[in-house]
Amino acid sequence: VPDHLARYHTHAVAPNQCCSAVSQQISAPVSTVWSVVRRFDNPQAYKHFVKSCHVIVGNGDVGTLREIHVISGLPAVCSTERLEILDDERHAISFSVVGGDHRLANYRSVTTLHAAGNGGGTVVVESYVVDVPQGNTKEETCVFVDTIVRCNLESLAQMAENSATRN
Ligand code: A8S
Repeated sequence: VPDHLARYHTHAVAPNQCCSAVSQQISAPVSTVWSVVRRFDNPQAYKHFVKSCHVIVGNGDVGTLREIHVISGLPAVCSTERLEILDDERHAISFSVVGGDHRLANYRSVTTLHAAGNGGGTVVVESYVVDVPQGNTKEETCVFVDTIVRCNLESLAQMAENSATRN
């Protein structure tokens, strides 16, 4: 296991929080996947629950704040998020939720990309920690968030594989 994989995906988890990770294999080079994932200003490129995103402050470096609005049908309206890590060498990005109208208080995720196989593929690992909302269990919270993250990574895979086929 690479050193930075363990480091980036080790979270301090308080008693009222839950933590999980999702991984996704993608048949496209790390550079292709990274060019999509690193764009903190453009999450809607592959996150289909995001209806719109605008940057409140910052130029894409650590500390940049964005506000996203989500599509209807979710128990959420908007979320204010801060870029915490953007590591172009190790292909790692992290953001935290700092506000908004939704139930995922103190959400923080880390996403890392890893070259896989000899065919030039990528493995994405995304882990997160979040407060368990009032009235929910840890398990319910993880099922909800895992589902969102899995959808995002499947859509990322589709996008990157399509563009890798075209090029
Ligand atoms: C991400 C991951 C998550 C986003 C969640 C889990 C969210 O944008 C959605 C629904 C919610 O209830 C919470 O990488 C929130 O974006 C789709 C608005 C934060």
